Amino acid sequence: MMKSVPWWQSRIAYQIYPRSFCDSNNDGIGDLRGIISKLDYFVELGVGILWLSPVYRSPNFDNGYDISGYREINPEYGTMEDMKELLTEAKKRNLKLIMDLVINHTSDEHPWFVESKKSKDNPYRSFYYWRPGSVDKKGNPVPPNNWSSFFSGPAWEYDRTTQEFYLHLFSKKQPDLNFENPQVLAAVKDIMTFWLDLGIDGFRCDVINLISKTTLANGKKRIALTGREHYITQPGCHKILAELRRDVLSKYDCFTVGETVLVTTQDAQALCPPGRKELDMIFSFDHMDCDHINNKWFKVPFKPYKLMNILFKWQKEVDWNTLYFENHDQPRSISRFGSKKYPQQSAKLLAVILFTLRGTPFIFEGQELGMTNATFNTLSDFRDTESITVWNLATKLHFPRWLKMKLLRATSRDNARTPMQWNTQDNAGFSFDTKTVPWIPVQSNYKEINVETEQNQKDSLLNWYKELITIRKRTPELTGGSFSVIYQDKEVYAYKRSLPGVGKFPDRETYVVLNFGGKKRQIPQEVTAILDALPEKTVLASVYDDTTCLPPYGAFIVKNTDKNL
Ligand code: ISL
Ligand code: CA
Repeated sequence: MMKSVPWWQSRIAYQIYPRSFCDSNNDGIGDLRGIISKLDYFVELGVGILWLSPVYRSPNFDNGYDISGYREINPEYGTMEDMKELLTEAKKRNLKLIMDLVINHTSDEHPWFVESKKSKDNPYRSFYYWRPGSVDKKGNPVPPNNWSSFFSGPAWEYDRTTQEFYLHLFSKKQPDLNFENPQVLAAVKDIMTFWLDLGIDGFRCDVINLISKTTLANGKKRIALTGREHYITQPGCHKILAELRRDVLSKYDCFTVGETVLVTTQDAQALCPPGRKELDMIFSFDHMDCDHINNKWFKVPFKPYKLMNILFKWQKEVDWNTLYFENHDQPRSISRFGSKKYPQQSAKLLAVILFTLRGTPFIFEGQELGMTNATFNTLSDFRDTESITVWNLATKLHFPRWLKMKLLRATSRDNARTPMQWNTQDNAGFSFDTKTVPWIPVQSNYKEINVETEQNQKDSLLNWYKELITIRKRTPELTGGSFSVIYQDKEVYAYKRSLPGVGKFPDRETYVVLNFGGKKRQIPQEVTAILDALPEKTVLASVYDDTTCLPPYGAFIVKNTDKNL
């Protein structure tokens, strides 16, 4: 019959940001037991893969993306016993679980780095990139090259003990591991094996296309990420990934999704070749770059066609990709791509796109509720190291306070990190004790936007997500089918997903029609011609009851049900 697709293609994934998901012991910090207590929520929603952002031991300078113990659980989140219980309970419910694998860098508090800092001949010295640099006229140390870090400022930090610099593409508390050293790769293989043996189902690999640095020469001077041509998707990266696949991943029924920065569709195809030689799919950022110029802090007004053009390009040029509108680093999609006038409808339209394109859809916690960007008013509400660094930089450049606040409110990663909104109680049910103060403020709109309220509202966004997930799972062409565009202008889009028939089974076809704009539109002639020609069809879902026209942010899914497909 139908060619079956692997489970990591047919299931829908859900990203949990553990610190902000559910606090079981009222210390204001989300934890593993909190996640365990909510597992039935995922079953009800219909997702099949959970991605846990890092829960390893960490000083939490970058909320766990700075690991100081790869085989340990951060005590704030619980114990290894809790982790095992989470895996057991997830398995009981047929939920797969993947973990974040952060191997481009460790924390500066990781024992490897602590050792490596001690002396030039320490056995761990070459686990990291240490270089002498030079001295300027005043006798100050000058970094070995001109590379800049992702969080702004130079990518090198001087260390007095040995009077050398170390490389950090992110903060100075995140030194880059040196994959030229075979011991580093061997240690990473052991870590991966440890977790796969414990029963996890794969990894989301943090900034995985940065792990190989071809040379440490100066880079071309740029506004951001000077040096990037020497470390983004280098040949060495393919080599390492192929080796990890061969020696570790291929031995398990698991999958990997790589977070890859600045990749083209060609890079994507090369990183995820058929036959699973490297990664299974990637998170690309092209579509996340559609509303800014140069870098994410320079926002420009959102134009739906820019987003759709990029999504369509990736649909056409990459065989299998992730589908996502949010994660823990991005502003909320309803605030960013949605309409102020039609928030519900536009969020529903975004969900239609998410669940009807080819690829594996990823939901970020709270997205299914329509959680919005944070409405913080003071710098002291922000927690993210990147936001604080940018604020301080803007202060040095004499930006007025209102402008700094505007930048942070539009772009800060904290927008995605406010506590999950479970109910109408104080703290939105994130911490059960209403006297607890969560680590980051709860959004003021939690009384309307929360799980409990939306469960009881027939036309809520949460119920829309459930409905679309059910439809996607029942409609194989929405998962494995090919994609073709039928119509597009600046607001109205129509596309077809189809699977060829096999034997006596006819072709399967499902159509999606949507209006990504605030004005009512007629369904274009090209589209009606096709839909009218179908002898029998069924509307699987529609934002509005009426499917004869396209009201603001109207969107519907139609299946060709001729011959009882
Ligand atoms: O938000 C960004 C910085 O402006 C992104 O460029 C982000 O840093 C990049 O996508 C890499 O993200 C990942 O690695 C970082 C970590 O801080 C992010 O949370 C993680 O998703 C370093 O580990
Ligand atoms: Ca807690």
